[in-house]
Amino acid sequence: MKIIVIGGDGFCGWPTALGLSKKGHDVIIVDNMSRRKIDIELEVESLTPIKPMSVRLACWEEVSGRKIKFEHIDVSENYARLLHLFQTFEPNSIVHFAEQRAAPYSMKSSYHKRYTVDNNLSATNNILAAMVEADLDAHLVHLGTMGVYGYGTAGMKIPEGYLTVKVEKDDGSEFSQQILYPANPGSIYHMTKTQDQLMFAFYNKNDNLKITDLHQGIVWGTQTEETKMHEALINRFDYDGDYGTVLNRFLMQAAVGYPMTVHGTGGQTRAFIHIQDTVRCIELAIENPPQTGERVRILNQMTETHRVRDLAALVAKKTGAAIENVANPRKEDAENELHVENRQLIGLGLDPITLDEGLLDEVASIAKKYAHRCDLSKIPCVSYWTDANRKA
Ligand code: NAD
Ligand code: USQ
Repeated sequence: MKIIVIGGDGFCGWPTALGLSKKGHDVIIVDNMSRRKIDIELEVESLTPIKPMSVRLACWEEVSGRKIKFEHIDVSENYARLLHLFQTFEPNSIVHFAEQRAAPYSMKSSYHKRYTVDNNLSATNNILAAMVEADLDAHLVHLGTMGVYGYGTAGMKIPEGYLTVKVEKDDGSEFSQQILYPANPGSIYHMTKTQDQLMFAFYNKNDNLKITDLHQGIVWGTQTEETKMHEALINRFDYDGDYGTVLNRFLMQAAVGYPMTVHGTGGQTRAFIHIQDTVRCIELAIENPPQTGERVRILNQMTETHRVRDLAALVAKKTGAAIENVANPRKEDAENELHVENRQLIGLGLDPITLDEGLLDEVASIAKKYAHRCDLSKIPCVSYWTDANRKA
């Protein structure tokens, strides 16, 4: 298949592009390098020494014998170049990772809120509009988030995208319909993902676009089978207070002897998935496109749920690292239960990698190996959801 991976320089996009190329697909990466520029803004670097794109791609060709092309395009701004690429390459599938994905970064200031909304919503709308204008019969696979749902229900499992509602009509009879699960975002970033959903629903209804939206949980781990093939292929590892996600942060904090930063009581329960399974799920989604005319297919891309304090306790048990309960910079429930339906990807053949000692060891060993690159001053989360959080 001909596949365009938009956002293919990022944490999920790079291993996905390699995985798809290894499978024999003809892959083009599109990226505007904004994630690397944000590192410059935040004065921080990936814990792992990621190489420039040209070095990455030359190394991939050498170790795999396969070529991946790269197009430097800002898809939120350069519509003409995006359209031209769609018209000339005529992809069968387009994978869309190209959004500002850190909740804390999106809440830092009005500049960051506006940037996140402008970038994410324009990127998604431009991709959809260009698919229509290029008259592509392609399948769009988008990386959404579990955070579109909020993180709690009245004890039921969060369904895969749609909720059946029953309403009593004036004549007393019952009317039943499936609607998008009510959006309940917890940050500006998560809000952009809830708005993406409406764009997908509209373009699907109006233009018959084939779309799969993968509502993904927190990704942990670093390496995949392909990124392990050479040091120049290494994946990025974010540890800073804006981009680092909770489990990778805890593993890195343990490796550098920094007390693990549990927000509040650590009673927040979240969904998780290993980076290798991210790649696998995207392959499965690509291999199983919706039919033309089918509604947007929404799959919950997660394999397990954990409470933050339990993750900290697990890492402490393995490493002897200390735990510190810090004031929560976010506005979120201190404690929540989370039950998630994920039958669709399992049904397509996903054999989940769950939190396993060996894999935790692998991430910890990466964190130890590159601990000298860690800037301890970048570990605290200094993006506050509200003034009250800042004062606390
Ligand atoms: P990332 O920031 O590492 O990668 C995103 C990539 O997109 C970057 O390389 C960036 O330069 C590029 N990009 C951003 N805006 C662009 C634009 N306008 N034009 C072209 N390229 C652009 O993020 P990630 O962790 O790889 O996440 C990828 C996707 O998966 C995101 O949409 C995110 O919301 C989703 N997701 C990530 C996680 C996670 O834990 N990392 C969990 C759930 C969902
Ligand atoms: N947390 C801590 N200590 C830390 C960092 C985080 O206790 O040092 C807590 C947070 O307060 C939060 C939870 O851990 O309750 C998760 O935070 P996170 O930064 O790991 O994840 P989140 O902000 O939700 O965002 C990440 C990705 C985002 C993706 C989302 C999936 O950055 O792109 O959409 O996970 S989900 O969480 O399912 O919405």
